[in-house]
Amino acid sequence: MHLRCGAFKLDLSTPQVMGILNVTPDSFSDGGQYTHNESAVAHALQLIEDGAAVLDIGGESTRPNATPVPLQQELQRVIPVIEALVARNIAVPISIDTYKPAVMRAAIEAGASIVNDVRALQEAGAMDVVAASNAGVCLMHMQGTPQTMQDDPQYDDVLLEVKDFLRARRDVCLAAGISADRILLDPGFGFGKTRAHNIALARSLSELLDLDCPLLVGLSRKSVLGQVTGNDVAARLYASVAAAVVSAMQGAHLLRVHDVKATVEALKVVTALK
Ligand code: 9MG
Repeated sequence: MHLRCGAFKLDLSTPQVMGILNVTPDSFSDGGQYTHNESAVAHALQLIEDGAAVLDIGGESTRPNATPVPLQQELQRVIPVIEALVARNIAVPISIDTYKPAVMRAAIEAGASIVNDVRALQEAGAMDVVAASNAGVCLMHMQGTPQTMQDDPQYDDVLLEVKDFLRARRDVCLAAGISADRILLDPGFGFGKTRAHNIALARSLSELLDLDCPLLVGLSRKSVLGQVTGNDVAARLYASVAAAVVSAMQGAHLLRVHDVKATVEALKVVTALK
């Protein structure tokens, strides 16, 4: 299993880590910490040192009820960081966390190799931007939007509905000329899901392997882990590592996490014992 993305062929035969770099003032866990270029770049280099196989850079928070960010502001937040990292010749692909086609295009031009889209390329023009590039793409499931998603999420069968959605979006990508080895699929933990929905999905994650694309899982520090442990966001390290391990045991290929060093070490154990 691998992901083709830009100039990279990412080996996913063992579970790998995507390190999170939020250049936002309001992300739920690390908002406000990396809003200056130098601190963002320094943190990115630390994530690579800690073993991240991919860096995911975002300039607009996707937490519930986040304030939408105007296009120019999002560009000003993320593009200089991508350019600075590309200038340093980093050895890992950069992923841009955005749903806006103009940000995708500018980020790819600046050197990003993956588009991480929580709206699964449903914004007008987004599919065309990715299809015209050689970037990889992560298609994530979300019910509603970050402004509405936690109001009252409802499913008859959460696994079936998430799986049908991901299959349909994968097929639209394939029809647009984006090959299967450029596509990651993601059930979107916490995006329009209750605690029960998240747990049901986590338990049957391996069912999504039928879709024949690598799976990305993002559970790091999320509220479901707070609900299970009673811990607030600053104290969810152990729960996050446990969630990454369980996901990897179920076949997840890429774990999107804040705590790269601890997760990488835990995943080495998964790889050795699996
Ligand atoms: C941006 N973002 C926040 N949470 C995420 C998740 O679970 N998956 C992906 N792909 N992106 C996420």
